Amino acid sequence: MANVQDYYDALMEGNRQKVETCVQTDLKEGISPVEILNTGLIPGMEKVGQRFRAAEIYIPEVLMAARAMHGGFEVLRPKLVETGAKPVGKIVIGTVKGDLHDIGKNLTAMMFEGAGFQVFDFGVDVPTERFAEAIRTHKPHILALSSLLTTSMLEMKDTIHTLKENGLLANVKTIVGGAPVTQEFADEIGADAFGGDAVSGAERAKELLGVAE
Ligand code: B12
Repeated sequence: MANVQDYYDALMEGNRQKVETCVQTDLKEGISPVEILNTGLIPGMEKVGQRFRAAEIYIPEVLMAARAMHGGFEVLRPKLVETGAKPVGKIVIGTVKGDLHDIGKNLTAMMFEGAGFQVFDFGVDVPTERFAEAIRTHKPHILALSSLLTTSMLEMKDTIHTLKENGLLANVKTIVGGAPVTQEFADEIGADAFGGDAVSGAERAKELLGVAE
């Protein structure tokens, strides 16, 4: 198990190098990449989020922590991908329009890769038309949408609704996630699956394609 306090301290300092060192040290100690995510990086970032919510720290600090966290992800990415099986399908992923949060989305994309999917990441603030274009171009098996704001959740709903109306989801399953998103909301907007975190998101994606172990 990773030492969450080390991750938290490094993230709070916005010290990318330190975060990377924490990850490398844990890997050397034999802690698995998924465990490092779930017991180090993610809870560390959650603590940063709690302090932001309590107005003890402000957006610049959170941004610095987010950048430092990306450093940790970059070290983990190849390891997570390595542990995955052969390609099981294609996924288009993006954070919906009006929303610039991408930490959870990137993490989810990484777990999809780790689970053996080929991932096309369209970044943040993605309007419905771009998702439509992405589906036409890449012909994915799954469309994955992320939303971190209550306002952009409505955009998520519109995106799924519009793509369905245009027949673009006839052969594409949808999975949604992000801190405010729930199974209930996913059902309400007609998404095929919900992932409460990156790891279960990857599991749900495999289930959608019937390739879960
Ligand atoms: C970091 C952060 C930022 C950073 C984002 C940096 C970046 N590159 O992403 C910055 C500083 C830019 C930012 C800006 C803003 N933020 Co902000 N931010 C956060 C914070 C602290 C952490 C989010 C995060 O990265 N968490 C860590 C990741 C790993 O968790 P996660 O995103 O939930 O993802 C996990 C799961 O949800 C899931 N998941 C995520 N996506 C998907 C997708 C799929 C398909 C699946 C299966 C799973 C999945 O897997 C992930 C890993 O397990 C949250 C508070 C919080 N604790 O959530 C506020 C928060 C989301 N922000 C908030 C707000 C209000 C804003 C601003 C409007 C602030 C402002 N006044 O300007 C702006 C909005 C900018 C915009 N238009 O998007 C509010 C949202 C409130 C609401 N209900 O709408 C929050 C909740 C803080 C709060 N309580 O006030 N923010």
